[in-house]
Amino acid sequence: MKCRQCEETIKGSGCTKNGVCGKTSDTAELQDLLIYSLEGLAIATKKAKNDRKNTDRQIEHITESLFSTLSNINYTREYFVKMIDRSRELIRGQRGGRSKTEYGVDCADYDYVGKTLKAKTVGIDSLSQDEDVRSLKELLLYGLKGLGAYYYHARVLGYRDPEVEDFMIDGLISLSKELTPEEHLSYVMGCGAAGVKCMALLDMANTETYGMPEITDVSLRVRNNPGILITGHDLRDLEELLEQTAGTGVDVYTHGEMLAANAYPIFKKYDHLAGNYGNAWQRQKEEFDSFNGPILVTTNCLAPPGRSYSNRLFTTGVAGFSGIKHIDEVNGRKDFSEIIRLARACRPPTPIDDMSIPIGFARSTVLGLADNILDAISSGAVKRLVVMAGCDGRSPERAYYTEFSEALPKDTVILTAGCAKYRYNKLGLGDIGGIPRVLDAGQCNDCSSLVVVALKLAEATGLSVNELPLSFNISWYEQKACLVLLALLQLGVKDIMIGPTLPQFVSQGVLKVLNENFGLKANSTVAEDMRILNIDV
Ligand code: SF4
Ligand code: SF3
Repeated sequence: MKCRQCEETIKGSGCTKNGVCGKTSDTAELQDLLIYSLEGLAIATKKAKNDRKNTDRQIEHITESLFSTLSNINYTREYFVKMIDRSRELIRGQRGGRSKTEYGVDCADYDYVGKTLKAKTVGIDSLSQDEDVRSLKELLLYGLKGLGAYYYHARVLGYRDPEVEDFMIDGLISLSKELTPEEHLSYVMGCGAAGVKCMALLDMANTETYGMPEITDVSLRVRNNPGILITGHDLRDLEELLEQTAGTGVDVYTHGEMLAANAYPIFKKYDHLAGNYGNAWQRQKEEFDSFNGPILVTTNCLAPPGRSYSNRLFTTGVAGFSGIKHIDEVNGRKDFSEIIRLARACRPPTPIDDMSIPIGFARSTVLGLADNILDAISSGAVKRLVVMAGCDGRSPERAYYTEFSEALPKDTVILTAGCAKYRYNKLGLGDIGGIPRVLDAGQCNDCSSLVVVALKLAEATGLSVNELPLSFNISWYEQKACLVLLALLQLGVKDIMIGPTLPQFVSQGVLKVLNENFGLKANSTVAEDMRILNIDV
């Protein structure tokens, strides 16, 4: 195996013997083979689309497959074998008598042993001999995985965008070709454009289905009832769980990225949605332990479970871990009764926090505050907005983000989304004339809110986004953050700082291009970065 798709990868070599994340080498290789099979399926699907055939099954499979290879979501080799076999079925169904080599892929016609042997030949090193081309292809691939994740969530709620689908197909096909670096770069930027569309689609899907997020004080305290903890990003799973737990005496708590759900009007009507428990994903071992009740993992980030809670851990959707009970959807419904029964026999959660925090600053609420923000900017009360969206993670270097937010002058406002916020959302940074200094737009899935806000502020002031008193200090961990970064670059946002380290898959040549054209740079120390980002301390 060789995997370097996330920030935790072993520096210098990538993960080559099992992942730092806990992914085994055979699972990592099967993920590579699944991606390889998608390249062939994309070619077959493009042809079917040109022949005006219905390709919804193919798109569904491509979307789920891309999502399933994200860091920290699915660790089970059986799942990936099943998905590779499904690629084969779909390719065969589309082949219409044509030879399999026409689709440039023979990966799926193997038994398990054959698959594992083939898998060893289709990893990232096979993408190109040229370091820069390989780097651009990896950047595209990780962007496509992020795109798959966001599109999966939108599709679950019944939303579709043919342009996003077309790009997914074309992007996958480009991975199977050796083009010029300029051509591969144009696919990378195309992925950013598809990301902008897809995030807007997901925003529409979430807000039309669950209402516009409202400014909400979310309790981090616990009640005396037994509870179920739900984590990940899937709002429909939360909806089903809340429906099925209503009137049972079991409370539901959100964890990690599910915190954002507490701001949606539809979920607020459930009294037994008790608030949020804990922090970002990397603290799950201790927090799932002290929660005492069952935990439902709907998406990433799932870490290999500790023994103290593995028998009360459940996965659903694309998430999976060998030996952990998985709740499948049957006839459009997920049956959570086993989880509810288990919860009733468990103790209430052990408290972690004794406070509440404000959330719900999605595009509509921030735009509602836009006049106040603009007034505060023109009066000098707010000197700078700093976008600190992105991921949290295990690396000790991430303490930087807490130190950075504490060091920010009191006339700065943080715009955030994603689990990165847990580094500073409990610091009590206060407000500026009623504008909270941490405006939390929601999940990483809600990053488009930040873009809409930036564009609106630019429009209202007659400035470009790059002329606004706005700085970007983004933290990345996994591949959805790659897509968000590409979306920002595609929108013309310049001088983005990323950390806690630069992606290992970006070659020196590609880094030079990103730096010269977009001013993309790595973070360093808090003091130095304040200076670079024009923040007067
Ligand atoms: Fe390593 Fe990250 Fe890949 Fe896991 S997902 S194997 S930690 S690079
Ligand atoms: Fe977090 Fe995984 Fe990226 Fe959704 S839950 S932002 S890391």
